[in-house]
This record gives sequence, C-alpha cells and structure tokens, in this order.
Amino acid sequence: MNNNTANHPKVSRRSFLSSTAAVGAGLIVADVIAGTAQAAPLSAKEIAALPRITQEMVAPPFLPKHDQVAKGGPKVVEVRFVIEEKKMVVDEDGSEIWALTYNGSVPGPMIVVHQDDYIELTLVNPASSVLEHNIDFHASTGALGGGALTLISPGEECVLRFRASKPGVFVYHCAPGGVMTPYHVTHGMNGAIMVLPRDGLKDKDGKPITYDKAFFVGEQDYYLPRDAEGEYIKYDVAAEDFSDYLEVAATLTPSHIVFNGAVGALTGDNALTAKAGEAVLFIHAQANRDSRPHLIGGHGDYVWSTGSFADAPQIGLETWMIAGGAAGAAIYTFKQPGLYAYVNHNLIEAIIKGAAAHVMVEGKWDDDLMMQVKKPTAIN
Ligand SMILES: [Cu+2]
Repeated sequence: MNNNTANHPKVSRRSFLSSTAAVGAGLIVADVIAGTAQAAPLSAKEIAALPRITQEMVAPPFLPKHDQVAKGGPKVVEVRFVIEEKKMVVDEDGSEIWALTYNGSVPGPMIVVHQDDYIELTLVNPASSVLEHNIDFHASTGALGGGALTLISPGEECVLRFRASKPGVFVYHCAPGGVMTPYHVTHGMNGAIMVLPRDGLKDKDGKPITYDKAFFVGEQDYYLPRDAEGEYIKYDVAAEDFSDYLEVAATLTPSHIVFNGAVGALTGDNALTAKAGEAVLFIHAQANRDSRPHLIGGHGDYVWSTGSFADAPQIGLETWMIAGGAAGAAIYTFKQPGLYAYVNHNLIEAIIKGAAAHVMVEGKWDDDLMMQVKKPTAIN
C-alpha cells in the first residue's frame, strides 16, 4: 500500500535490457513492479570470484560495523554462529530458563548486508550441546529457509550460503521440526538480518535516509513452567523442561515477554543512549508473536512496519505493528532530552510481562515543543 514507483531500485535501461535478454522480460518486469529488482544470477565460478569479507558478530542491542550505502559490488559476507545452550536469568526474581542461543545472546546477533550480497554462515553445534539445531532465514529463498541444509547434531558444523535477494529486515530462527520448532524459538533461538538497499534507505520521494546509530530489539516470549506452589521451576540441564513447557505453551499465555532476553535488559543502567538531534534506527523482531512498538514521548518518523525496504516508509506514526515471525524498522530523530520508554504498547505486556526498553537522551530542552506552564499546586 505504500509502494511508490519513485522508491523502486534504479534499473538502468542498459541493465534492464541485458537482464531482460538473459532472464526473460516477464520475470524482470514483475520484479521491477514488485520493487525488488535485483542483479542477474551468478554462476558458481562468478560467486567464487567475488570479494569476501568477514563480519564480526556483536551482541544485541548493537549492530556489526556496516556501511549504509554499499561500497562496490556484491560480496560474500562470512559470519559464524556458535550455538550455546545456557542457563539465563530472565527477571528480577531470578527466574531461569535454559536458553537456546546463537552466539550466547537472546536474540541472536544481527547480520547486516546489502541486497545481492551473499551470506555464508558457518553454524557450529558444540559437542557439549544436548540438542540438534539448525537455522531458517526468512531473508533467504530456498526450501525451509536453509533449515534442512543446516540441521546439525552436537559435535557438528555446517556452512550455508544464500543470496540476500530482497531488501528489508528479516527474522531468522531455529526450526528443527515438529514441536521442537516452537520450543527452540521460544527458548531464545532467533534473531534478525538487515538487508539494506545497495544505495541505502530512501523516503517515498527517493531521497536518502540515514541514521546516526542503530539498535536491535529482539522481543521474546517465554513460557516458564511453575511448580505446585506457583514458583517457576529451575531445571538442571537444557531441555529438561520440555514436557512441562508444552503444557504452558498450549495456553498461548507467555510467562514473560521481554526485550533482549530478560526483564530489564534494556532499562535502568542498561538503557539505550542517544543525543537530541541523532537519528536512531530501531530494528524490532518478534519470531513468534505479534507486537506493537511505541516510543513514549516520540514517534516513528520513518517506519517500515512490515520490514520491507522495497516499500516506502510510513511517516509520523505513533504505534506500528510487527507481525509474529517478522522484523520491522523505524527511525526517530530525538528532539528533546530525557528518559524515553520504547515499549510494546500492549501495556500489560510492557509493564507486567517485561517488554520495555529505555532510551536516555541528552540535549537541550525545547520549550516550543513542550513546557510546564504551571507546576502542580493546590487548586485555587
Ligand atoms: Cu535450536
């Protein structure tokens, strides 16, 4: 609904005609109309000749070093995920989960590439693991998002390559099959990838949009089982909670809904920081359940609610939807100092269940935007 022809990737007449000759006019025209025009397929030999870079993964809420506008042509971007089954505390009461993680964090690390780059993931499942794991990339094209090609037992590793053919932000998650798929996803085994257009983000008129900093907020629903006294049960090893979990999960009522792994992971001393005047990109992923981000005291200046950068962003939003199984992106330029809350605006989920973050913003107050005209006094 936000499609605007001015925002579609530029395809020169020459490249359009050569692509048309190579692939067939019908397909290319359809791709251009869908706003997802992409370079022609490469042979194995051509892919082997591409430049290769290694992207160092960093723990959320931070993103790996990246260029907003691609330098040069497509690359092969190598990333490495080591699976870690680890006990994590998820709230201030010390409640625990044996989390299933990529690289030890919930959510897993953000990958950032440009459209038509190739991601080459090495997935490692250490011998110390209890379970088999894999990965399904929503950004990829191919059976099970790579799930069948990456299913590995403890003590194994594998390598998957896929082309980032569509621009946007996309969820990835573990999907070992059957009830193990929701089990792994709701034990933290999910994350997101950002595929930027090669020439960067654009508004509805095709003008460049840039950001000064970016944060990755992974929203996670947990289903912790309780004992007869109503206390959350603590388990000794990963997957020991499996049958108890199934009963709680069947209620569709999470015990916790948190940002970045635990209640308070992004609040108080862990608050995100920004300065007035900075444009901040928030990438919000929810692999399992719908959400509705809202920045209390600010707005979404530019919002890609569905996560597709082939669509023009919506502007000036108060709250936006993230469908379960998707990521979305929003940019806001802070205009006032103070403490902002970035929440799932089902406020029960934010305040009682835990889906809230803080952004501490430095800067100079602007009385034009807001001022206290009269301090609270007795009614006269
Ligand atoms: Cu898994």
